[in-house]
Amino acid sequence: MSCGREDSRRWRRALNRALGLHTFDDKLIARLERAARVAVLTGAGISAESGLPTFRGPGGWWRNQRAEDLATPEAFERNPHLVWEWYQHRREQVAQHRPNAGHAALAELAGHVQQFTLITQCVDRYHQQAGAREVIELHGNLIESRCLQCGVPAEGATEVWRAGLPYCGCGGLRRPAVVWFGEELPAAALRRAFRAAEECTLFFAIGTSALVYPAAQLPHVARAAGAAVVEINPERTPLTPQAQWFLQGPAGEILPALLVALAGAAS
Ligand code: BV8
Ligand code: ZN
Repeated sequence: MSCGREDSRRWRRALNRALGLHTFDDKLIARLERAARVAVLTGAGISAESGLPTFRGPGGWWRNQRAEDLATPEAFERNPHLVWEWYQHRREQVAQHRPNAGHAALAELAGHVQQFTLITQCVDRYHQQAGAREVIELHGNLIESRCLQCGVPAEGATEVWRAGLPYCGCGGLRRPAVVWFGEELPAAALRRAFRAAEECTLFFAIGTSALVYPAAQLPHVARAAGAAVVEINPERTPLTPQAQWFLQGPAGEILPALLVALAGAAS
């Protein structure tokens, strides 16, 4: 690398530090600069800075409620009112908050990479709101619902609510269009996600505790296929030891800083 570029990298790092921006390993920036295929897996942490609770972190859903009582088909069978109360509450939260700088930075990053695959475990559709064009939703979304009778999926607006439950025009009860524990993930989405993990040269795991399978398998598949894994999370997770780069901190700060570093490298 010419010393001019080396100087400018050093100068930019010093500037970032002075601005309190995250600084990055030059090797990561160089790898991202030349990466033709990048895959990203996001979890609830990507929406934390939007104000949406995560599941397992401080104030997370599973801290004072049991997943078994809210996010399984058995729970819905047992008490559809309680499950819908939870999803309606989350729908209101999603409607009251907005995507954050982390979502926006990922939508922007996609424009710098030849083949960029965004895979999410999130059900809030904030990636799409932030401008991401193609999003692989592994766990469905909570905006829509699905009829248990005719199965026709449709935007929430066509739900006919009676006595605290949404019904379909066919009279069938509707359920949230999410994937619960014990349910298979959408086959096409899972296939596309695994293919992206197998083919990418750089895999980002952002805002996920890396505990829920089969999504948690993806970074390991990428690594086994020769990709470098980058983890962005304020806390260490079971994936951290496998990551070549662990960028510790909030995604809403790290991702925009990564874009700045990438732009600086290109200049
Ligand atoms: C299935 C519903 C076939 C929608 C959810 C091995 C193989 C296959 C399956 C299994 C297996 N072992 C066990 C299973 C069964 C199970 C499973 O994985 N259980 C775990 C708990 C052990 N998997 C399943 O049931 C899946 N189905 O595989 O079908 C099958 C069936 C039966 C038996 C075998 C096989 C279905 C999984 C989907 C479940 N549905 N949600 C909804 O209501 O949201 S899962 C739920 O967890 C959400 O979707 C969520 O996205 C997902 C993962 O959690 P995270 O997104 O990672 O969120 P979490 O709070 O945990 O972590 C947030 C992270 O963000 C933290 O690390 C935090 O530090 C970080 N953070 C915080 N702030 C920030 C931040 N990061 C960055 N910036 C910040 N500012
Ligand atoms: Zn129906």
